[in-house]
Amino acid sequence: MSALFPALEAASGRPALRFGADTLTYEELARAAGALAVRIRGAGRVAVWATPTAETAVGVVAALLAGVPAVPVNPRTGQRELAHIVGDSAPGAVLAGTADDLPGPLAALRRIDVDIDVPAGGVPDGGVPAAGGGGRAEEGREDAEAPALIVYTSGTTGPPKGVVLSRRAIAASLDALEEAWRWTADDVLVHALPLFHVHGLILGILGPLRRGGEVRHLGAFSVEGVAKELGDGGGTMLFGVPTMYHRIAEALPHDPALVRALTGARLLVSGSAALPVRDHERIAAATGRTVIERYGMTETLMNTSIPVGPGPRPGSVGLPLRGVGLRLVEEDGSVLDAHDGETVGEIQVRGPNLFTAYLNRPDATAAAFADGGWFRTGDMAVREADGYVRIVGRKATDLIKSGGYKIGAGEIENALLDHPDVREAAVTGEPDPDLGERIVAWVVPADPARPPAPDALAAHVTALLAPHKRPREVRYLAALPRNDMGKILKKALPGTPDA
Ligand code: MCA
Ligand code: AMP
Repeated sequence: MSALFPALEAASGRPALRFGADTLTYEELARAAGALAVRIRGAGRVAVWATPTAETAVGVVAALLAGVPAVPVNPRTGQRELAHIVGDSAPGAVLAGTADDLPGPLAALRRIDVDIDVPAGGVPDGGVPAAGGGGRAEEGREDAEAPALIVYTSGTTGPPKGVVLSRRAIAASLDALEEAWRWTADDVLVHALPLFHVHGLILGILGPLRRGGEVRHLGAFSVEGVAKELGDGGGTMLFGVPTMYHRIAEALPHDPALVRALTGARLLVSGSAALPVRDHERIAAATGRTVIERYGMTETLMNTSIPVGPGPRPGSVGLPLRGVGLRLVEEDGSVLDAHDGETVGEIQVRGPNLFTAYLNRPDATAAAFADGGWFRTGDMAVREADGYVRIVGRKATDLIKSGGYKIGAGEIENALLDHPDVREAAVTGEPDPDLGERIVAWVVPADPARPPAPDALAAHVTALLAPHKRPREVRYLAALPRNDMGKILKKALPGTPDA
């Protein structure tokens, strides 16, 4: 039977993971994850305290080996969001590093400490399970369709939804990228992304492990770290969000080691948000290397990519990946055939890469699909004559992409309204050269003479939701613009493009 991670079964001495001083070969990973898999079998679902560490990678691989769905949790999640995620996903246990301090709702669960250093002979119960259901053609359907990961993602309003991802979806998406990027066991991936989202966890950790290659995680993003690991460290690929490439582009003119590191890399990949053409150009001018973009979503995993080979196309997200059906659709649901680089429609996709459902949300799941199994992405795009896709915007103005994180304006507004010094609140995203978009809060203070300080509001949102959802700027108003029905008119806020 083929498996999600064939290299784990071979259990060789080749390097698999490196997080700072913590390194694991495939043999060591097979032992650590195998031993843990035996301990968590039958746990129902497990939450994973997803710090950027080897413990998280081992915990997720163990859950996949055991066939237990894993729910990665951002360790900086605030109390309200954490209570929602734990209540909604109802994990039977939580996986964490020995030294991790777990907050309330997770501390109440059965805790299973992840041990990354398991001696030979330390796998009880007959060895490493096979992690079947990898999704290759010969897989048994049941295994392949079983939920593997539940990843929380924000919508325009309300709390984040749990996106149920099967082994089939994970395997299909990673194998399509293998083809588009000529991704092999010889690649050494460098990344510094968080491990509670698709980009950092599925592409960045499970991707190299499925190929039998190596991943080196920096723990936290820094330009110096990238230069070191990609350069002398021997990394061949870099995955990042546009904010990271922007910071690299800013540093390149003063950093010859960074120039050398990028020049020597086989593949520089950007995703999660649009990489501005100016940053593409600055990186190309300094290194002679072009960053390739791929377009994905938590619900769909990867949809398109610039393929390796034909050459760069800044501003484009490339062609549909193998197995992905992609169409552009008009507001009234009619399908657009235009390949003229001008006609804009919503991107709809279908294929083996798609999620199974939103957890506990049959209503939202049904609403997300058009007839024929087409998933409505909400992204607006045009298609060139040769099929290349260019994203031009997003349907919902209440979704903000900041630093590559998707953030719903509604969840931040609700959090702000819970602050005693806030009477009314509206949240918008404004263009930002570093973050892509920055979160701006428009606040009507309860007492105009004593408005709440911006820092206090940022700390309030951080405590309830997460630091990346905090407003970076607060603007005070006497009243919010509203229509006759009382609905807030965000476009009429002072200084917004249409105001
Ligand atoms: C800041 N911090 C705080 C507070 N404010 N901590 C507590 N309370 C506060 N009020 C902390 C932060 O946690 C962080 O700590 C540090 O201070 C700096 O925070 P911040 O300003 O938010 O960081 P930044 O400079 O804005 O970060 C830029 C970044 C980050 C590194 C690029 O945005 C990032 O990692 N983005 C990746 C997002 C991502 O992976 N998206 C994928 C989802 P510390 O420094 O210790 O961390 S999209 C996806 O998966 C789809 C499928 C796709 O297509 O990829
Ligand atoms: P998330 O829901 O966090 O997985 O974010 C998915 C969204 O990120 C997509 O719907 C797009 O709006 C955006 N996105 C991902 N990759 C790209 C890209 N290469 N260019 C533009 N937008 C992107």
